[in-house]
Amino acid sequence: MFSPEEELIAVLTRSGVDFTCSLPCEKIKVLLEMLPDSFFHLPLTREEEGVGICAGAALSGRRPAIFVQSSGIGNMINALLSLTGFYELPLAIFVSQRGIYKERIEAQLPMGQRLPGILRGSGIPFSTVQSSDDFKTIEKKLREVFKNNRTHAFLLSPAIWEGSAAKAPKREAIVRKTGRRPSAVVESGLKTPLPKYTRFEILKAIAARLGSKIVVCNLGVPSKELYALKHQPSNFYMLGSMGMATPIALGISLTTDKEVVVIDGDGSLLMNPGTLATLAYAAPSNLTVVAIDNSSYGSTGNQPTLTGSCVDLEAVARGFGVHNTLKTASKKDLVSALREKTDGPRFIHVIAVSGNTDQPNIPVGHLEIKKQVQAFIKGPGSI
Ligand SMILES: Cc1ncc(C[n+]2csc(CCOP(=O)(O)OP(=O)(O)O)c2C)c(N)n1
Repeated sequence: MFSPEEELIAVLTRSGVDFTCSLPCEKIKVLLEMLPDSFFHLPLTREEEGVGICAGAALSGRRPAIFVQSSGIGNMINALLSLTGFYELPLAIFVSQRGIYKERIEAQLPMGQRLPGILRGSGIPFSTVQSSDDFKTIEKKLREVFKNNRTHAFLLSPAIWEGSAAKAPKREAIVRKTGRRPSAVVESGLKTPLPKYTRFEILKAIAARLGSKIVVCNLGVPSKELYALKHQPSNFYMLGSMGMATPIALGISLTTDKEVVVIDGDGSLLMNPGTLATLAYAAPSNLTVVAIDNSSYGSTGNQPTLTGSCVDLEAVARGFGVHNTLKTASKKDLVSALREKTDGPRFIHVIAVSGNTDQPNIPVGHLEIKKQVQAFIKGPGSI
């Protein structure tokens, strides 16, 4: 059976890797699901923290490996240079390199294609891995990484996994553990309802309510689903830059009188939660965050996020100083909240079922999306 995933895991095992962490890319989703069966594995909220966690593990003598998408390297460079490299700690970085092979997401091209130049400019050694035939070189390099305390990035082409017969091990479906909440959340008295609807069903319920508002929509499937349901020129569809939905919406809301709604996701909010503090401080009254919390990185294959086990996003928002909040799993409550006049900033935490609909790419180009949103912002009623 052709299983490059199993072959790579065998290489890592032989090299003594004993600590792994990851932030998902759709192209390596099967490999990521297999990792916890062979190694200690920690799911991350942001690639940068993974560099710190691996540095800590290396201080304890572990042999860490981190698995990320090429875009994630953009979140890691400072820590890679001023921590891992500076202290001469070992780290093997496995990068799912996008933008180089049968890429269907245009926003993956800038980081994916420039990655070798970025690594070269940063002085981070790397090898490109085109197929499982190249795994022998990985083993050789890994010996050097752990013997000489080096950082090395392995740029994994999506071509490696083509034709693989590997299957992800069966795992428990994502079930929101309502009983297991951190004490701070329990004390706050915020109750978590059980999820009833998927992101698509929630978007379908609110699409008509978004008319005449500026809508910033989270990257990946959420934007495709919103486009398929109801396109309007005032929709800013994010095509990349995970974690930036709420910051973009905050920037718009501070510079226009018009109403702004951001449709964000739990994975993306957890990547950049500090933005909720900035939002509370800046306090734009025309901003509503609709945080569709499906406890998963939906767009990359529904890998669980920490909102299904220990994080309550509404409590996070409140802790940062956003006081106008609501938690609901009901389409009706959400629609009526959106109907109310904004006394914002508001944070609506929508508890959702994990899952995606199959949607084509958005046919509007990125510069056209920008132009349409800019024209709407400048239009009647702007400041
Ligand atoms: C820096 C970075 N890391 C990883 C990715 C891959 N990625 C794209 S969408 C996504 C999941 C987003 O999850 P969430 O915000 O919860 O939205 P959902 O798809 O679940 O609605 C990930 C991990 C990326 N685009 N950028």
